[in-house]
Amino acid sequence: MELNKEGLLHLYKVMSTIRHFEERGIPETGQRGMSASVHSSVGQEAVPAGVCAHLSSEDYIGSTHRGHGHCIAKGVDPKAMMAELFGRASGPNKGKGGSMHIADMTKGMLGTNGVVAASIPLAVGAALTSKIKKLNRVAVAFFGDGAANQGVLHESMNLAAVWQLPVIFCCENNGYAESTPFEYASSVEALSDRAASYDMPGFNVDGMDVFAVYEAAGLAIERARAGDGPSLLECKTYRYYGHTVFDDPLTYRTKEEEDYYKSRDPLKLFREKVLPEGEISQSELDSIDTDCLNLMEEAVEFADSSPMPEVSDLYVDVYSDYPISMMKRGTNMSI
Ligand SMILES: Cc1ncc(C[n+]2csc(CCOP(=O)(O)OP(=O)(O)O)c2C)c(N)n1
Ligand SMILES: [Mg+2]
Repeated sequence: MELNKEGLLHLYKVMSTIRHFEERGIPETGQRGMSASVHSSVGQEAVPAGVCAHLSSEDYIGSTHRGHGHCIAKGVDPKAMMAELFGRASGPNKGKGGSMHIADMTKGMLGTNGVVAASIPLAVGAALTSKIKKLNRVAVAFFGDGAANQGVLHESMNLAAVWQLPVIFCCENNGYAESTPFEYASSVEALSDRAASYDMPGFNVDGMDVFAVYEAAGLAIERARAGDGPSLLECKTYRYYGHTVFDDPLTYRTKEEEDYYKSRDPLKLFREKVLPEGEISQSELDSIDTDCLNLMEEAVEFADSSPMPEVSDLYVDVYSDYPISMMKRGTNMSI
């Protein structure tokens, strides 16, 4: 997507949709008894918005436990997502997935994921599929700074580099893994430096600035599409709420630190950059915010008026019958 007026409005709309979805939807989910399983990405909106602006629904993304923003930026319907959070049958995963298992294959969204770092090999596998089948699709693995210290990232980066796969490793470094500060657990100051170990480019980006994310992601994705292999993108960002919204007293960080990042809020930075240029007016951005607010009212109503999944559907879509049908067709396959 070009950053003409339409592109700029798109970036703002994606960030505003994520912000309003979570500000409205997460408390509602808590009131419906599912507080432990939802994680807010408020504060981090610039990363999915800036990255996914370069992707089509054919491309793939793998996501995390903090994945509503990735879903929205990749085009998953927020009303259906709200239904998924509330456990309703009209959700993308028919209400059986919830916040941490939202997948929508029609949008190339491989799933939010409760297993830290599990998005990474999934995206590498999708990139391998694209390369073998010559689909010219790219895959992005979103993951956190905590996930960056899981062994699977390093195995995945190595294989992706050996096979020159069209994959971007996108680390959302929000400074903490639950309550563990990044500095406490990392051997390097900049995770992007680790790219050198796998002979791939490493980008270190201000993840509060959607334009910085957009630019670096554009370079990485262009490389991947051209067949030049993987990149590591580290986006420095911040989550405004606790690890989970409801039960984190946030005793491990200071008010000054929170205020600093909030002063660099991604939607605010966007306004500060774009409004003086005069192409977009304040009222245009305000009306996007109002539309998003209204959409979330509709989403809550839609979710509440949707049915719960049928008990008889408990095992439907849980286990694949793929190997069985393959065997029926006589394929030689050991499982
Ligand atoms: C394999 C695995 N180990 C541990 C956990 C428990 N856990 C859930 S989120 C989390 C912290 C992840 O931190 P980070 O990757 O920085 O992501 P963030 O929460 O900051 O977005 C941990 C340890 C888990 N879900 N999966
Ligand atoms: Mg983190």
